[in-house]
Amino acid sequence: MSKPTVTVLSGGFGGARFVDGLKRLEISLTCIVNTADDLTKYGLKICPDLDSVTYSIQDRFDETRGYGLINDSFVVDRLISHIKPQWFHLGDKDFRTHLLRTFKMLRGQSLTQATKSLASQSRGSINVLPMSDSTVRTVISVENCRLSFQEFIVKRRAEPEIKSIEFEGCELASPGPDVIKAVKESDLVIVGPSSPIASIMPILSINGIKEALIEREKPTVAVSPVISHKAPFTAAEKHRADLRAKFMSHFGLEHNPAAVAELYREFIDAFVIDSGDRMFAEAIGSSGVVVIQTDLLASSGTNRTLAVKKILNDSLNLNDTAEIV
Ligand code: FO1
Repeated sequence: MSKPTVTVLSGGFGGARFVDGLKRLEISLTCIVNTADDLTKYGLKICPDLDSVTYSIQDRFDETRGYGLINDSFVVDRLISHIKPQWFHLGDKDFRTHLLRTFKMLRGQSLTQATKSLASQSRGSINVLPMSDSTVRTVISVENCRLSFQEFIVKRRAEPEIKSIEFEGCELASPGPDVIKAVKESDLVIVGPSSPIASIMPILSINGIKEALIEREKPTVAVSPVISHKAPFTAAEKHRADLRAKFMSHFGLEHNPAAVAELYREFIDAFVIDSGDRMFAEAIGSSGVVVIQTDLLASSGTNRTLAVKKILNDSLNLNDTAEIV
């Protein structure tokens, strides 16, 4: 029997951790990744979310810091910071990725091609696709100025009040090659546990992606990035949760699993919550969405894979298709 094809929509931190659970399963996996928080620094193209997902597939993602590579050093960053203080810090091995990507693109490769070759040492049958090869940028307007995503969350520590959030360039952007095909044809599409506004909305803003999700006949499920019954364990998780809540609140959404499910309702068949958040199951289920419960807090390799495997089996069984072995 052929492996089920699974496509995940992903941002950086939450998506990368989810992909870590998926990567050991007998599936053919495609990750469609947000690029609206990309930036250029020292003339280098930096794609935080693409890198987080790729590093995670390669077992090199620094989950404690929440970005970059495990065991990286910051020698070059410190040297540069002596000349001029920096607010965005790049690890030495991480620098190599940005250099390689920039060189490949200067030689004419698209972001999709450069990403594919950077991910080429990854496990077989995992494709990492940027949402688009066009430039789309999250722009956050605050009092008196417009900030890029990184300027808002890193330089200004997400402190200013948000006046508006735009995904600049999305009207003219086309989905990357193979993106629509993956969304249309996969046995299962999973909207990963990434920030709904900062990571998933930019992907949905690209022409044709949301429409392709709505038209799917095979199952589409979303995984809650919000766990309401327990406070975040680590500083990185707390920081992400605060940011997510701030972005959701700008759109009038409460920071809970039911609000996320409601945001995705028009294209999902099922919504995954942590078992401890079962008090939200009735509200989510009342809108016709199937509720799947699993251990979304699972943090070790084996437990995480088991939790993700339950999501896949329950989701694929919505249409009585193959079971993951
Ligand atoms: N986040 C920070 O809070 N401070 C940094 O100096 C920083 C550097 C950095 C370098 C490479 C990279 O891929 C990500 C980096 N991030 C940093 C994380 C990034 O700002 C966001 O976490 C993502 O854009 C959101 O997914």
